[in-house]
Amino acid sequence: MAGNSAFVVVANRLPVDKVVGPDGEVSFRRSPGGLVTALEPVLQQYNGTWVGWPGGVGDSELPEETIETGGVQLAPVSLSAAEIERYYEGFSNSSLWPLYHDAVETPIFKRRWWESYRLVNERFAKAVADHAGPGATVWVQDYQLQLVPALLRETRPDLRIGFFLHIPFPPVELFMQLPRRAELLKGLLGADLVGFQRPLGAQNFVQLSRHLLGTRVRRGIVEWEGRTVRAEAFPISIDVAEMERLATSPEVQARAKAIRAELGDPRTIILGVDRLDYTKGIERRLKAFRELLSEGRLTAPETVMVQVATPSRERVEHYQTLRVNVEREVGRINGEYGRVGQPAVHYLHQSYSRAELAALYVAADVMMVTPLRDGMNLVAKEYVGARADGGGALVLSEFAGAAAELRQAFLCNPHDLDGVKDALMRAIHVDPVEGRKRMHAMHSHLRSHDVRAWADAFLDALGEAS
Ligand code: GDG
Repeated sequence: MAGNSAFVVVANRLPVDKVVGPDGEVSFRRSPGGLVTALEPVLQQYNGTWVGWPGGVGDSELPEETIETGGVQLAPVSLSAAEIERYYEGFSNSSLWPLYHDAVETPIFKRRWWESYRLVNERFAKAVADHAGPGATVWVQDYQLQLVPALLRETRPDLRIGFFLHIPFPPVELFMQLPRRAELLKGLLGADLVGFQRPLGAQNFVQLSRHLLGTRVRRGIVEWEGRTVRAEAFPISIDVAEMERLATSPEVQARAKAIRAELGDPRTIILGVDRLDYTKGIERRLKAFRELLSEGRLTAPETVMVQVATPSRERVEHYQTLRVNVEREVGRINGEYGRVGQPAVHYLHQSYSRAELAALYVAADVMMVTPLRDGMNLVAKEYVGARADGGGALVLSEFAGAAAELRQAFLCNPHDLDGVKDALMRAIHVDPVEGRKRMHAMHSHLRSHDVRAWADAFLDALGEAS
């Protein structure tokens, strides 16, 4: 059955938050986010539908049908408790996520997780097929849905199918560890265009196709089952104008001042904002700070660190272990270097509003973004976006996709602790004129490379593909 949308986005999550009313009734509210902002105009123009899981368990917490908001239809897909455990926490976040991030944690493989992944991907593909009109364009998002392109092509060869991977695509020798590697790769090859954050991801994908399936490759284009599949890099970005507006608003400016005062008016505020994830290098960042304090190169309370570690994937074992380790390190630093009422590290395992994050960005003298591996890292871009004033300094891992664009950051290798410490010290002591030059250069790059430009580039390329 074909639907009537000319453009369909499918992602693991629907851009909605669940709202429980005073009588316990469940409703849904659109949640903001970069991807939504970027895709909204296209969705509206083409009577678009967004297919995804709204969160929650089973059908009982699902809206009954498609939700229509602002010219965009939201089509919910339900997940059972077992599927959340196997498809989402299991295969997606305990097998694929660590494997695709250089196996910085050991990937776990369980056969029943794969079965669930396949079944859930089939359900998403069917929901897309039900909503997509004849000849529609479909844009599949991320590693949770890698089988969807081929599943869709089987039933709906009329569709134009794009896929974008938000996380890194691993080198051949790592991908080869995956028990169901050929099926997964064939899933992706159902697309007309496969997009990556970095050119290296596209190269890894093309090499893998040749190695695993013996496909012919011509000028970076894979030939597969009588079709061609284009692989290319499209570095994602943020809504720069929105971040700039938020950061310069009087409320956020006032809140930034208040934060500084609440922290005891330190000379230097160092900030980290991450999902609490082992790829983000939070432990090493804390260790670098502790060593600098112990060597006397930094002192507390003149320097304070604020680490926001947003709760994430809390039922997955790797994340539980990480939380214990991070909190032990925070305790150790505060035990050794804090004073009554003046901790050296302010550790916040909580979620904040966009405005509060923007205020933290404005308040921070140095932002530390030190992932061991990261597809892009939007926090780095948000910090630069919030600092149109040219203030602040960014310490950035070479292993974040963003490092390819934000060249004026203080780049470091997060595996080299001494290098991280030196980069942090250089950022703290940068000459103000040079510091401003660096921030302005990065800001002006982002202005012309925002999330709209990203979506346009991908959709233009998809329009030309095949
Ligand atoms: C994946 C890839 C790629 C964080 N805490 C709060 C909050 N956030 C927001 C940040 C930022 C987003 O979450 C995190 O984005 P990142 O890019 O840093 O990281 P991942 O979540 O791992 O994202 C990554 C991205 O996909 C996009 O392609 O860049 O490489 O891993 O926007 O601001 N937002 C709010 N409260 C918080 O407490 N409101």
